[in-house]
Amino acid sequence: MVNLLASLRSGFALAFKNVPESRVNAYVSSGCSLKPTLVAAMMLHTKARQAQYPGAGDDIQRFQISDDHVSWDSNCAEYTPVNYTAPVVLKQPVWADTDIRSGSAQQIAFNTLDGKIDRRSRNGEYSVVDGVPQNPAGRTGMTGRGLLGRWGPNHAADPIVTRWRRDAGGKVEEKNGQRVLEFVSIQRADSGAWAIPGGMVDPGENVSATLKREFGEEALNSLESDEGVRKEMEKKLDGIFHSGEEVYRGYVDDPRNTDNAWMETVAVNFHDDTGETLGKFQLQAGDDAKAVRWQAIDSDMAMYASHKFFLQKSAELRGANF
Ligand code: RP5
Repeated sequence: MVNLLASLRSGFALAFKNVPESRVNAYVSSGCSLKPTLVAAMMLHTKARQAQYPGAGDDIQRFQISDDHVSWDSNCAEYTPVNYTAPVVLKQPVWADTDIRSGSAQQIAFNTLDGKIDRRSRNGEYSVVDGVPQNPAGRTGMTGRGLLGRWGPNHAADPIVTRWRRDAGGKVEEKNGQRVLEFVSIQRADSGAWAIPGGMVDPGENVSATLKREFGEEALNSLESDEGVRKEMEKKLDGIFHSGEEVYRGYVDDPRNTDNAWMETVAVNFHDDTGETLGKFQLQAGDDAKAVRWQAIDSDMAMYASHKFFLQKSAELRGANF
C-alpha cells in the first residue's frame, strides 16, 4: 500500500495541500462517510473551495466542505452546492459552451478531441455524471461553470521565464547556500494576485504557441506594440521559446473551478542562464496584466492558483533556493 501510494504520488505530481497518509484509511462519522481514497491523499484543492467566488456577488457563496469530504468517494448526503454560471459565460461568447443542462442542442464529446476543442484531461479520463463532467479533484461547493467557458477541462499554458538574481556587480545572489532564481511575474487585473503570465490555449492552438503568445501579450505588451517592434519581439521570442523544460501538467487549483468545469495547464520553464537574452527584455504589462516585474522565487511568496508549486518545481530543476 505504501509503495503504491508513493508511486501514485510521484506520478500524479500534485502538491496542493498534503493530507497525511493515515487520512487515506480514515473513516469519519459526521453525517458524511469517507471511503479510503488515493486521490484525496495526493491532491486537495483549497482555492477552488473558497466561499466567495471571484467576481460574483456576496449572495453567491460556495457550499463549505471539510477536507475529508472533498473526494467524490466520500458520501455526503448533505452536500448542496450552489449553482452558478457567470452572466458573461451565459451570453455565450466564442470561448464558451452552451448550457447543456437546459436542453441545448450542443453535442459535446467529453474525454475526446471534440473538433478543435480539446476536452481531454491531462489527469486521465474524468467521469460524466447526469450529462456533465465531474471535477477529478473532487467537490468545490459549486455546480455550473462559474467564470469558465468549457464544461470539463479548460486548458491553459504557463511560461515560467527565469534568470539568476544578480547584484549591481553582476554576481549571482545566494540564500540558504543556494542561488536565487527570479521569474517574470505579472499582476492579474481581475484579482490583483501575482501570477505566471499564462493564458488559455485557443481551439486548435499548440501549447508552445500559447506559451509564447501569452508571454508576449502579458509581459511585453505585444498587442499594443507597432508592427515593426512586434516582429522584432517575435523573432527574439522564437529563439528563446524553442527550448523550455516542462515542470508540470495537469489540474490547477484555480479559484474559478467548479464541480463541472476546471482549469488545467502545462507549465514550462524557459531559463536564461547568462541573463543576456530573456533577462534583457523590456518588460511592459499588457492585456489582462496590470503590472509586471522580475520576482525572486521563494517559499514564502503568495501566488495565484497553484503557481507557487510550479515555481518550486522550476527552482528544484535549476538547483535554486526555495
Ligand atoms: C490558471 O489560470 C492557469 O495556471 C493560467 O495561469 C491561468 C489562465 O487563465 P487566464 O489568465 O487566461 O484567466 O489556472
